[in-house]
Amino acid sequence: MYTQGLDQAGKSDPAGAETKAQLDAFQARVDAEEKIEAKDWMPEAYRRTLIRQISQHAHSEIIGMQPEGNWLTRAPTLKRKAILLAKVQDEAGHGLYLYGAAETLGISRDRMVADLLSGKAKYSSIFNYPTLTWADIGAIGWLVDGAAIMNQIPLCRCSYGPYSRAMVRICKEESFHQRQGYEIMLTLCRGTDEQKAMAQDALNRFWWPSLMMFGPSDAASKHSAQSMAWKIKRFSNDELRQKFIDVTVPQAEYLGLKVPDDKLRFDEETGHYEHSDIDWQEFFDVIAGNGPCNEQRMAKRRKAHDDGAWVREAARAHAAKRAKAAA
Ligand code: BYC
Repeated sequence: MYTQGLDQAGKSDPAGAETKAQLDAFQARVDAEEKIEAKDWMPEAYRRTLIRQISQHAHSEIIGMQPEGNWLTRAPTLKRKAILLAKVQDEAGHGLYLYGAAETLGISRDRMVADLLSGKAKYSSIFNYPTLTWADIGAIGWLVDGAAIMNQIPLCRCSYGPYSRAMVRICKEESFHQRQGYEIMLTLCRGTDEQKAMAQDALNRFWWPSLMMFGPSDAASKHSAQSMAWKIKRFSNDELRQKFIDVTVPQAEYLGLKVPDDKLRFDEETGHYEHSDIDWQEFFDVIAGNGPCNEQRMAKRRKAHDDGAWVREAARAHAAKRAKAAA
């Protein structure tokens, strides 16, 4: 899909070696809303920022298959199982488009995967929480995919062309994911008292981690200012978090569920919900590798990678055979 960038990655000079004229011309293109394409000149820091963000995004999609994948064999009906299977496969597809988009910046997929497996590259904090009941599958679709859409719709207008185009399809699929999650929650909330309690428990456990998906507060976000100037990000972490709260609280009310925040209050003047402070210590612990499931997620990913070694080997042998025949 993005192989146009693979024969020759975009031009850039080592960070710091760029001239002011080059940087100004680049910023003028960004300010004029021109898309930056794979072979265009770009500042080295812009390239690195994109590689960091896009590869982290791709890793999140791949690791994100695990918490939901755990429920494939336990989905309550055949229909639910087929839907969940399709959703988990979509996440794999998102990972692949995103690795493809990152490759156009001159990094190999092997390198990105190695960085994930060594723990050097991050993936979203949310996937380090366990899925304890079927209601968690509803909560993930509703809240996690809901938060993902809020964060990713603006990325469809990201200044880097290959990333922005990949996001268009991803957002369409995420929108289906969000609805299937909400529909699971609705079914549970219209069911028995026990089912409704299960839905409430899932909301209680996934609410705060979903808010943390948007990243640290603006005051603590080290990359936001530059990423917004480059129009990689269009809104700050706190702005997107607030938008998510504002649309999601009424959805919880419609379900008849209570958002687990005693300070939650709609402010008529600002038109926004006020909420309690986020436990940032928990967020930083999770991204440092100390969340409830970090070890489990990485162990499973490493095993899957090792188990797939024969496939990579066979693909390489096949490619070599074809190249030899063609020569
Ligand atoms: N988790 O300066 P900041 C999905 C890191 S997958 C872990 O604000 P930035 C789905 C951040 O990387 C959804 N780390 O950074 C899949 C940075 O560390 P480094 C994934 C986080 O980049 C399957 C440091 O904290 N979505 O939807 O300006 C099933 C400082 O942060 C997190 C994306 O990846 C976090 N939550 O803003 C269902 C979207 N937050 O790199 C659903 C694309 C921050 O300096 N990414 N960090 O070591 C983004 O939009 C931005 O990268 C972020 C962070 C808003 C996440």
